[in-house]
Amino acid sequence: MFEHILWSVEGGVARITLHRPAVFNAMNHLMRQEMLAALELCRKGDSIRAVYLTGTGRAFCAGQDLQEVVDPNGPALHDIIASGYNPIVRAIRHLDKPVVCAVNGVAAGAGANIALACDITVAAASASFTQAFSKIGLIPDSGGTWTLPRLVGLQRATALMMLSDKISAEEAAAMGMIWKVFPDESFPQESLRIAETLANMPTRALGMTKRALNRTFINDFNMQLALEDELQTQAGQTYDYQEGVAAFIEKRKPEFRGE
Ligand code: T3D
Repeated sequence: MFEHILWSVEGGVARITLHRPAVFNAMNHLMRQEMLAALELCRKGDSIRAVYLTGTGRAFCAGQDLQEVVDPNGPALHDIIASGYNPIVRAIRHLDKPVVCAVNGVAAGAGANIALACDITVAAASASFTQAFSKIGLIPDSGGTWTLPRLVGLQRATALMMLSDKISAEEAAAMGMIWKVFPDESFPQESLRIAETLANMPTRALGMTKRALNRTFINDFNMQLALEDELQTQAGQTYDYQEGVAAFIEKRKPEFRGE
């Protein structure tokens, strides 16, 4: 179905695996377009209730394929951003379903910032992160200048972006850049379990939670209270809300349908 990504859906979880291991899953035009197509399938698929994004081999993603940018017939920088990375991170942030990013190895450049755009980002103990852009004379993109300061604060984001130091998964977790680190051996199972758990939760409420969080550093307090009111009213009309309350009262496990 796709050439540069692996795609499957099981138990309500769509798995997107970046798959160009020989170049550390660096992204070229085709991979960017395939990733967008996969995210669109996630948006449209009613049976998909969570997304799991990871990479094949030793890397999660080394960012932009630098062979593509030296190719005289390759896309212009503006096109790479405007029709590739920007739509990808927009699709992740605007997807009304949780996206778990499982950083299995090094995440560099756009690869790092796509990982940080996801809702819950976890990493294998041997994984690492580097902004990388400053080492080749570029500025951070893929929403990194928006996301990273919000995750770790301005001072750390500035140092990470200007120096492009490679930091370990443990360091990333310690500064709040990612949620958790798992040992390499159990990483695939433990990271996937997060997506599986989310896929059995009240999907519409999770999507609305994401919508509220998308506004949290933009809205003032009263605007956020009004947004919570609006979204809670919608959440209160879902099947899963009725089921959650009924299950609590009846002292049984809820069976959420994502409706
Ligand atoms: O036009 C634009 O550029 C706009 C878009 C910008 C978005 C961006 O993402 S810009 C940032 C681009 N990415 C980078 O600058 C990172 C470049 N890669 C690295 O710094 C290092 O490779 C890593 C830190 C990711 C990993 O280092 P290491 O030592 O573990 O591995 P390695 O030996 O450097 O790389 C392994 C292979 O992957 C190697 O191929 P080879 O020699 O075994 O045949 C290497 O060339 C290839 N590779 C790694 N990154 C890229 C890549 N090939 C193409 N593009 C890459 N980005």
